[in-house]
Amino acid sequence: MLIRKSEGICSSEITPKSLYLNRRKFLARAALAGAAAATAWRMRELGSPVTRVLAGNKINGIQKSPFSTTETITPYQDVTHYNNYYEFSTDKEGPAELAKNFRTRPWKVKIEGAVEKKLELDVDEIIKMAPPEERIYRHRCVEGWSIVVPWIGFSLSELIKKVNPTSKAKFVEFTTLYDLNQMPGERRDVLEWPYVEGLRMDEAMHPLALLCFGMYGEDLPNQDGAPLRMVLPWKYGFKSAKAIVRIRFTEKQPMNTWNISAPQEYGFYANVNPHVDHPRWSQAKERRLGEFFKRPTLMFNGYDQVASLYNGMDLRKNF
Ligand SMILES: Nc1nc2c(c(=O)[nH]1)N[C@H]1C(S)=C(S)[C@@H](COP(=O)(O)O)O[C@H]1N2
Ligand SMILES: [Mo]
Repeated sequence: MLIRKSEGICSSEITPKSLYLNRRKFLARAALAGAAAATAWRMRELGSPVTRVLAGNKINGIQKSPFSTTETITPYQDVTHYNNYYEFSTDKEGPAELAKNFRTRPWKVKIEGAVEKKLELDVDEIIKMAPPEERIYRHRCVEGWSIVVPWIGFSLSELIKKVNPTSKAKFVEFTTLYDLNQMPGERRDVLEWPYVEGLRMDEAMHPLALLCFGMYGEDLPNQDGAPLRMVLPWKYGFKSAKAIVRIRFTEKQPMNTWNISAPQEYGFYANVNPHVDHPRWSQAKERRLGEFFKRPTLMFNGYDQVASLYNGMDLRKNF
């Protein structure tokens, strides 16, 4: 994401650094990493020994999902070392190292607002609410890069049904942890903290909306949003809040951090839309991490099943 408030982050951030710094090195590395990760992934599926050391704990009983794409999975190394996570760093290479010792247990999540009973749940109680599913989703950042990740979680609707929202619940708001001792980026004035995001209730109830606690067969790495995050594959990446500590049901449309920061650039809906340019760059194409050539960006990131949620809405105005 690009910051307008001082600090001098520049728009070259929209291209993976390695691409424009050293194209040859990048190509060589991408070819190697791609091949190695693809092999590792295939071997895992065949039940052979894993060739790389993974960070987290294996998640058992994972079910496959019909929502998964068959596209090539992005190398784990890229997905865990090229992150947007401003609570740790505005630099995409930063979160992997800076989030290494982030404490994700014990972890409480408050369920608040328009619900029959306000709750404080342990994240492990939430994780047990439904069987874990692997959802291989495309995910596109508003900055023009994309990834394909085998996320693990279940539909947010499973949680929503269990907490009994009242008829006043028209939206859902997600809030990230605010902890200056653990999240060095929150000491900086680059965004308003804590990070907040929101969805309309029908978007939140859509089966594609994933409450996520794992990826690549294991717990989520810290830099990817442990212990609990959202993954909304038809929306730009910033809608998918990481390290969620509060889920609040509201009658009014909640504010979202990037909209507060730059309302002319980032809206509430943030649906992936190749026809609506960002004011400072085109959204027509994207670069998949680990690949060299750009590919066209698809409406709703290719997830046409959500189109009916936006019938009758002008998606140029509601960007
Ligand atoms: N709390 C929090 N959540 C966040 C962000 C952030 O800075 N803080 N960045 C968002 C953006 S812009 C993107 S593209 C995705 C990146 O997720 P990934 O690092 O797992 O690829 O996380 C989103 N969720
Ligand atoms: Mo993003």
